Amino acid sequence: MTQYTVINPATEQPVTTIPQAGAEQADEAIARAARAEESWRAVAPGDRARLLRSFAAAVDANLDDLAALEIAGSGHPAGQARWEAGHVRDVLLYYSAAPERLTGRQIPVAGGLDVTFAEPIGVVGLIVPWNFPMPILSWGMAPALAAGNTVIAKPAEMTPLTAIRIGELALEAGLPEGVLQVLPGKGSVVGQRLVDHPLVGKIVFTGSTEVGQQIMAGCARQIKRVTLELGGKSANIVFADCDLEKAAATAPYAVFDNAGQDCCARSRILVEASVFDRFMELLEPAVQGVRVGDPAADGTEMGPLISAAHREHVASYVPDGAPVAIRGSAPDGTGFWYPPTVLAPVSTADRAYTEEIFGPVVTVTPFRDEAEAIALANDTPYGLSGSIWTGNVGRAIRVARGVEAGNLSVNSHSSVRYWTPFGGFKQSGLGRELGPDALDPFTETKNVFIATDTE
Ligand code: TAP
Repeated sequence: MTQYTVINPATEQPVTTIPQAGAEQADEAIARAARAEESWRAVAPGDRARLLRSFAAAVDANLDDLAALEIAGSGHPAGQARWEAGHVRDVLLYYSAAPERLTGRQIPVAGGLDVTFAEPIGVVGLIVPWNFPMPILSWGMAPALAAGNTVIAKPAEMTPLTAIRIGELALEAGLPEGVLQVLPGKGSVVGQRLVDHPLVGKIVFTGSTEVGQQIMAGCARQIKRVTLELGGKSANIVFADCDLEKAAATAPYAVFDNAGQDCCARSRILVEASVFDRFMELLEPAVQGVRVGDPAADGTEMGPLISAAHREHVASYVPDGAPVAIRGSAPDGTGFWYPPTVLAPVSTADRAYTEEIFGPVVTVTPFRDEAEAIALANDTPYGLSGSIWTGNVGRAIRVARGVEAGNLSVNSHSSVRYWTPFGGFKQSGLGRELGPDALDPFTETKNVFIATDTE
């Protein structure tokens, strides 16, 4: 077995070494998951619910340990890492109520009756990215298990630690062997095997659009079910009639949270021209006030980037001579640091404006009117997220309906909640996760006609 050394992005020091599964181990895990699925789907709904609640309780009892692993292995600030571990618990609890509500329908037909069943798909492969290792794992894992599927989760090579611990907690909580397996390994090996193996019935992928396209093509060969959560280049649209102080104060957190390594990052701020200068004046202290530093320290709001290679990629969007309007702070020396950076004015043809940067870099662009704001927001292949700031309720609804994106917020910088649907338009993805209907993509609907006529 090959080994992968996890590096602490804040110190550049090795944290631990993790054995990497190969194609053979992936095949063994898939066979185990397929065997386990036969009995897991037959577990009574109330018992499956109880096991998921025990799993949530085990996570709850280990919040600090999970957070410590995410601080060391991913560089997430302590407050954020604790929130993420608590989020896994909450997502498990929310979907623990689902097995007993997985009801079918009774449809009137002549000569009998028709009933529907929501059958589990079978083995689900979750391919998880490095940016939010815990939340994104839980979004696929919890509804898939609640619906009676077994799950093989492949964490990103760089950030396997919390997923491995969550897999152990599932066993400690009493989930049968093989129901949830965490398989660290390379995407091109283990991830690819999950896509290619005929016993895996569904793939849930979150990551880059390029790999998402390959996965969709791979799944197409077997008509395999697939959910894709891909990139974003979301707009934060600021109208002159909004609470400008609040819009400017929260704008940094809409894009620099998780050091900008967030598919929902509002990485293009669009501001009505009449208040552009005032907005920039208000934005400057807000950006400079973002506390960047040691992720383990209380009060840190932004940590380092995930790797040296990723920092180089992010820095390529800010070459010498780039129009840096505002720059926040970041520690010098060891660690993959990059300061919060605001670019303005920026051409709409500049790659900093058109491409997903996945780092703490944001552009600010003026617009003339509502129509131009919507046109600019939609002028991207992506459509994941966005915000609208206005005091006019009619405009808020009009613009929200006009923006082609799956998750929008009005007068707020956040739109992701586990009890509301999450997913993208256009090249940001396919399908929806979370919310009350999240079990639908993990089940197949079957209708059964039962004759009641005597002849
Ligand atoms: P990806 O390469 O897309 O990695 C995401 C996941 O897919 C990882 O678990 C990866 O495994 C796996 N993977 C890679 N190649 C695969 C293959 N051929 N078959 C199956 N699975 C495969 O993303 P990245 O390289 O980590 O990041 C690149 C860019 O993608 C980022 O800069 C950002 O723009 C975007 N990104 C977006 C998101 C979200 S939430 N939309 C998340 C992460 C990255 P390994 O890591 O082990 O190879």
